[in-house]
Amino acid sequence: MSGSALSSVGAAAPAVVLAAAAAPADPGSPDGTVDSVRRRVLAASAGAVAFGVLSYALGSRRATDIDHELPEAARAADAATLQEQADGRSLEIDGIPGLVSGIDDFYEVDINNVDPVLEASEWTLSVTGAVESSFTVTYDELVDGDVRTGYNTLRCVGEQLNGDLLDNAIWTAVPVAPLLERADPGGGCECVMVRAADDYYEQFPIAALERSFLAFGMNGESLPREHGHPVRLLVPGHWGEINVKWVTEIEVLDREVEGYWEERGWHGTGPVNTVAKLWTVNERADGRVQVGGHAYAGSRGIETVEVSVDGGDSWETAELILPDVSRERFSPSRGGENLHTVTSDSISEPLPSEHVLGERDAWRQWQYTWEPPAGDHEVVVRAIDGTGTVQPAEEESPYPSGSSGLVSETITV
Ligand SMILES: Nc1nc2c(c(=O)[nH]1)N[C@H]1C(S)=C(S)[C@@H](COP(=O)(O)O)O[C@H]1N2
Ligand SMILES: [Mo]
Repeated sequence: MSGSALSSVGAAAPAVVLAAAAAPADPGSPDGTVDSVRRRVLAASAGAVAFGVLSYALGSRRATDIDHELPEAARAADAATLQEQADGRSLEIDGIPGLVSGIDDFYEVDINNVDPVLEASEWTLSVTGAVESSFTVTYDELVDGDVRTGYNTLRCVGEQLNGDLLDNAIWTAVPVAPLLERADPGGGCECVMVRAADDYYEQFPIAALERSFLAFGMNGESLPREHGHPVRLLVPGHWGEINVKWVTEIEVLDREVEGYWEERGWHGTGPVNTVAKLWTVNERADGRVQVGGHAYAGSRGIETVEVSVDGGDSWETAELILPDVSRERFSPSRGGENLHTVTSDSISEPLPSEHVLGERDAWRQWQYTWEPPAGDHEVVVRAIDGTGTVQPAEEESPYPSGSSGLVSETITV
């Protein structure tokens, strides 16, 4: 399974954190590894309420009363096929996850120390509020729907620029759109409040919900307790906070009301910022140096990742690996170094359906290998999204709308 090098800190630390304005661990750690920051406290600027990052001690992560089998209707084999293909494509680079994060490595952010334990057999989802017809669906009814399997990446608005509250999984899910059609929403704000069993609530536009999914499987297993068992929302391309776990109610509103994090000053309901992470630096025996990481631009997709080894004066194209598996045209070559594997042509093609999971939404892996002369080298990395927009260099802290800037690291050879 991928990502093991990054998992050690979080997995061992039983820390439960909902911190207010602690000094953030700097994820751009000087030795070029991120092990030290995986699942550490995520803090924001002074005065802001920080997102809590919660880790369980190994062994207590799973509630024993949760059935890990996906329902028959979920075609668990699809997830296994995607996993196998992603594993085959992933660059195996020390210190970074593969294309699919392992369930135990997937970051976790919760408002409470203890996660709800919900039984699938007792769970229901209600669609209420300003609708023609309100109704409630059961788990069995939900999973009997139009089941999709695909990638979706989540990123927390509270994470540091080179932090690692960014992960990708294979989800088994049904689209939300048919439920909305059945409810026939009205209301004056074109917006919804989505509520959960842990008293969490987030408000955002119906337009985003129309392209969302209700997930009940993760990496071919029943959705784990810590990621929202039995059902969570996935809103592709949007900050993690509206991807509501343990979801129980979709209320169509008449007017906008602030959600949980917005009441605390955050602006995290919209699309994610573009980022290229510099998660590892590997000095090879032959004197060459490999840098690598992941890049994510939400629904805009990643077109290119560029690396500068001279502090931003000149830029080279990194090798880019896609998890997309249904696309022969991507066929990334793993033989060469630093190959540019996506063309702008392929990325701008329309999606086959608006209810596809993870065609371009998923993160990409990148790597760049070169032979530096002795001395100091400032490595800078930037992503270019599917619209051709270069990741902005202007620096912003995570609070309130997500970090911005370019990740850089000085390497001494
Ligand atoms: N019910 C509920 N849903 C929630 C949260 C929460 O605390 N409670 N945290 C949100 C935040 S801030 C993020 S970044 C994502 C993280 O999802 P994960 O823990 O599965 O990685 O879940 C979101 N959904
Ligand atoms: Mo988040």
